[in-house]
Amino acid sequence: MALVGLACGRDAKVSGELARHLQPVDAVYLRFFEDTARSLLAGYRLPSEADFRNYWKYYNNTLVYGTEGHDRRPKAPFWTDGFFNADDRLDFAYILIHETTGKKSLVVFVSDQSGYRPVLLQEDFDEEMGLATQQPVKLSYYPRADAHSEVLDMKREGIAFFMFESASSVFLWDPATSAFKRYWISD
Ligand SMILES: [Ca+2]
Repeated sequence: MALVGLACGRDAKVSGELARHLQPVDAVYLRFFEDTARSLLAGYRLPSEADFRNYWKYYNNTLVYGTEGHDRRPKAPFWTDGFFNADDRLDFAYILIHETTGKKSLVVFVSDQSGYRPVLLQEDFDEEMGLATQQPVKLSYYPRADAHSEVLDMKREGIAFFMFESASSVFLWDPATSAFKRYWISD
């Protein structure tokens, strides 16, 4: 299988296990991690088969594997891509596993003048969350838990981060602060 050929070095076994669960569209995420992301963030690895316990386990589950990236094609649920900050280079977001604690973290690798830099958006969670690319829409969100919803007119793509069949949020780039802001969205 072609995806296995992308794996190399000490992580060949892990990537090979993971590759069995993937589809051709997922190859770009493996390649970006191997070629770029890994060297920017020590101590984290891609999910492997042993990390698939609940939602991630169901390879043919269209609920889970129906999450879409920038090109709107279904891909695995623990990564996504898009034009998240205000430039014309694709950015990549991953749920990665901490090598010593086994906890999950959401990391986005955003393009900048020197290449890419990692931004940790949420650290140390256990749940098998989903990632997808949120196309620019008029986003209905809750500014506070006890507040009425408000509408944000998105100017670019965002990172949808959600529990399957449960709470959902979107991280959007804020040009004023050059950082991501989190919006809790309503159904
Ligand atoms: Ca970018």
